[in-house]
Amino acid sequence: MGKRAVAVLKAEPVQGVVWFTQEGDSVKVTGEITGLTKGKHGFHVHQYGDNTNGCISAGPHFNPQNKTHGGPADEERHVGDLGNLEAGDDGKAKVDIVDKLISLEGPHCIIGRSLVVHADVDDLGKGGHELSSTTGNAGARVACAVIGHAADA
Ligand SMILES: [Cu+2]
Ligand SMILES: [Zn+2]
Repeated sequence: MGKRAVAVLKAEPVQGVVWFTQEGDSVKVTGEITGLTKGKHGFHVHQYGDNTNGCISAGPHFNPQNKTHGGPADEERHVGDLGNLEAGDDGKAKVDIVDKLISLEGPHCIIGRSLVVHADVDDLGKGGHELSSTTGNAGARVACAVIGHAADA
């Protein structure tokens, strides 16, 4: 198995464990998050692994290429733009993403940065709001966690 990293979300009421596994040039992102409101929630890697002022000090989206906010399938996107999670009636969202831009090594390495889950849907840059081009207008940060090196399986 490739290198692994993990983020443990322990907010109230939003909790979960998210694993990141390097598979060649891609990273597989898996896990489950509970305690969400039904619907879509922006899901991003933010620049700093800094929790001194809660999720606010995680800073903006991880953007080493100086691009505009977008969706995970877009050419124009932040490296940290992982799109949306979708929670069901039970408040649970399954995470099952393969992304080609984030990495567990090199200039796009996300280890030591923060994973953030938002209150609202990420419009993937297309919502026409003044915040669409920077944050997808995804609203408050309902949970965040530093992405760390996982122990060997
Ligand atoms: Cu975010
Ligand atoms: Zn972004």
